[in-house]
Amino acid sequence: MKKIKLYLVGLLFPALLSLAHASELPAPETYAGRAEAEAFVEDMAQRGLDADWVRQTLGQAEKLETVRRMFRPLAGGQRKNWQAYRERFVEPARTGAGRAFMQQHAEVLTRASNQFGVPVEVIVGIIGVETYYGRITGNHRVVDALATLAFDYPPEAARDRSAYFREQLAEFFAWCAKEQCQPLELRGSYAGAMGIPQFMPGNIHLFGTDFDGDGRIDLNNPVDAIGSVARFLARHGWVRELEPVFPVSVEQAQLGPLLAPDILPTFTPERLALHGAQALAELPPREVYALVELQNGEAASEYLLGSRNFFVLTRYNRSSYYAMAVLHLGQAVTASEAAAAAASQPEGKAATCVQC
Ligand SMILES: [Ca+2]
Repeated sequence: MKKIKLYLVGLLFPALLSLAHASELPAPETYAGRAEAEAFVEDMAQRGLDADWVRQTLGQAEKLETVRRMFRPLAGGQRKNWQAYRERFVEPARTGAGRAFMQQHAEVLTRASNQFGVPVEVIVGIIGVETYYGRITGNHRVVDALATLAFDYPPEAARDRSAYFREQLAEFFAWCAKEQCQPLELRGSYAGAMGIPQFMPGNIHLFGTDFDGDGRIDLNNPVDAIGSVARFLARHGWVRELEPVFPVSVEQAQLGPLLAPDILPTFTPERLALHGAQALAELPPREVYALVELQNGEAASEYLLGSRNFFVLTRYNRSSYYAMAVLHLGQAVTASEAAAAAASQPEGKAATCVQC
């Protein structure tokens, strides 16, 4: 009996061992010793950074398949769905968080709006869509995300953006050297975007703003985040007092030429009318517009006219759906704040004010 047991153990032992191995995660693949990483280190040294520091840091950066997956193309043929996209962002919990954010930072939002000419609701919409008012700022190590996209960008993606991410990685190291921060400790999105406004490293020195005047740009500080978002939009050409979108009626048969330039504002109202698109509101003169299509899955698409300011919003994230979600969330937050303020007015106050 004992012999049989030993025999069984002998048979089972290799199987148990292999099971144990199967349950272990593979060792992370790092960029230590990779030729592309070494070339990058030399490049950074030429820009005046400490080569040993960059090499040692990059040697601990890990290649992340989860990040690569996000940049692979989706299965083709599926229509987008604006209503479903909208519901992800414009919902009571996020709107409520936006109201609290707006109340807490009312003075700063007004100051940023006055200084940069960007409406409060647009700033509030962006911060809400980007990070749920600072609640979700990303949990990837920035150096892992950027190194993965710089050196292992998925080849099946429609467009190779590895050069862009290599530059962002360089900007990240330069910024860390200047700010004396620990690059391995910083976390952000799967694309390497950081802080409440989710700035890519290259945008920090271009558009980051020390809006509370404490001598440093801190993107985890709501005051600096608010100023930085407004400055980003202003520097990308935001036009004071210009509505981002206008309603339009279209003739389906003539849409092709109008949709061809995508979100680039191209058409005067006269050119739009030639192709059967009529604005349903008065358009500011001497402006050009894009016809924007929002697909709704199998249901009919919606159309609107996007002004230069709509295009500016898409510089933050190159998607009409993103820009529309920003506008709708911002409007929902400001509308709920206005409704709450009106409800809290003592009865009869409105009549008194009219008499004033
Ligand atoms: Ca600051």
